[in-house]
Amino acid sequence: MGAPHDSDRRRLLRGMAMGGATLGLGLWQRPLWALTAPDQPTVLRGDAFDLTIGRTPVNITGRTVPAFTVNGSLPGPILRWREGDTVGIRVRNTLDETSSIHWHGLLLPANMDGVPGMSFDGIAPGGDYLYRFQVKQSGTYWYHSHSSLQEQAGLLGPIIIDPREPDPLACERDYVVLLSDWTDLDPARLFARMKKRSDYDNLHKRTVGDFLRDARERGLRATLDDRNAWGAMRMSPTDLADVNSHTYTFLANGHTAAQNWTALFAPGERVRLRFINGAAMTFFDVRIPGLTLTVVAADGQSIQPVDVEEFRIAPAETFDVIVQPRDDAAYTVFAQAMDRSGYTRITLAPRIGTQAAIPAPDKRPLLTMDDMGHGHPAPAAGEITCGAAMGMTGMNMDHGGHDAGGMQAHPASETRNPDVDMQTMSPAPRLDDPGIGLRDNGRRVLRYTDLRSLHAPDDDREPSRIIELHLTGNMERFTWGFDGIRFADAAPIRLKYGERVRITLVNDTMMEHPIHLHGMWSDVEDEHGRFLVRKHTVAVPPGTKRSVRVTADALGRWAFHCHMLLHMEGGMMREVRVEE
Ligand SMILES: [Cu+2]
Repeated sequence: MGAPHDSDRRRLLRGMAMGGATLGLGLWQRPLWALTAPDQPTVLRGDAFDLTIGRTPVNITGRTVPAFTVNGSLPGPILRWREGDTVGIRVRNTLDETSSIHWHGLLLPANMDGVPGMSFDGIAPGGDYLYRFQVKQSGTYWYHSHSSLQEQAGLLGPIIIDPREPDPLACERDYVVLLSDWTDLDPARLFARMKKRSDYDNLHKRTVGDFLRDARERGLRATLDDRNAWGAMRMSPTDLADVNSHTYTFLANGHTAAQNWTALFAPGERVRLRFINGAAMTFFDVRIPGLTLTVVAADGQSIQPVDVEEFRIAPAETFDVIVQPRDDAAYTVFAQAMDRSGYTRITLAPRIGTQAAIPAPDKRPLLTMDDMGHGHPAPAAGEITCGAAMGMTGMNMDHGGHDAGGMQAHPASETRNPDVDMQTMSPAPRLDDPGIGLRDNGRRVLRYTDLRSLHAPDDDREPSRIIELHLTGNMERFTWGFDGIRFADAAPIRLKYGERVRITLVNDTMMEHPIHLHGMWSDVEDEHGRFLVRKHTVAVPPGTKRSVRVTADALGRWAFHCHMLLHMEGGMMREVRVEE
């Protein structure tokens, strides 16, 4: 606590609040939660909203730099809606560039989805757009810009939708915990740096990129011999994140760990924490030492409650968690980055000013051969490796997704493609794997197999066809795509209105990718094709192959992309077009 910029920030936040009131935005401001602790977020509720996108100076690291904000705050205000209501949101853009707001995870008409180039033209500088749609669901969601890299610069905020009927998950206390990653860098400069030096944050370490370059230049065999065998190879743990705490400051509700955003409770009360990962590039592992976390919802959808001690949350996912602290003591909500390079925290406290110990970050995990599904570097031109032989047999031309002899087939577009630096050979769903760095850590960690929807899927038809998509990339060039094809060069995926399809995602990279389909639910299924849970964002770790079922019940053009912002910008995105 007590960083010199702390008081500046408080002044700034107060200034924002007053600015909002003088702008008349106070009309919709009605704090839902009593101001029991300082720096509680603004809550706007009702069915008509005025949001203004603008530039606001912030001081998070000790330097004052501009952020992109909503109504002058970072993150933006909490929007609290009611299931069944028709909401109207007037969004004004005061930036000197086109902007947009996308309502992440919401089912709505395509022209209300907020993706420039698909849903609409975007909101021009000085212009505005009236979003208007009926709210067809309840739970915890979020909103963010879908224009260039504005989300990284702060343009995001929470959405809470109260159910029409009394909420069975209602608790004495209810808090949003919005996690994010902040950089003082202009996000466009960060992206340019990744293109130029993708290992910038991994200086002085042997990286996966180095290995792949060696394999390409000297051949796989020589490189493997040199390193004593693939399985024994120790790659840099920081490869788990493209960008780490060298660049990022991790935030919770816009506060640094030192600023220690605090949520109050009285001992014995039930506290609902609505975790939203609004980070551009960071997976967080979250726990509260001393408390059992009862996970009650995933991506806004109620699940059968499951007790854990820790969970991993991918960018764009949300988890609702209920805790019941019984002691008159403070608890640390600890969120460490997956690569262990840094963390943020908030405190649950019976009184302002109390805090608990902050755990030491866990040991840095190492990628293993298994983590990559026995991956191989992709074949370079003229080189025949095991990977090339498998990739070139043509048996996979229909994307049918049949494994040949236990080996994963690959689309022909991946072969001799400089945008593909590796292919997985034996991927598996591994839905019961807590994930790299979380195995055997002595804690009960949430796994995807623990996520069981409270309700059966709306559509229980068997999928009539399979669309297999490979997540691909070249880490060194920092290019990303599906099947080796970047968004700019890809044709839309066409779905017929009303059809039920299975989308199978095969991760041919060494990074984990949270894949998000707009406008329609992704019903995650287990390895036997049984329905597990309805999600809007599905994490696909390296070396895995995971399937979702989708009902094409929303006409129009929808974005389908990795929610690692720089991967999306690097090409890992498609248009899904649902047509009559
Ligand atoms: Cu999205």
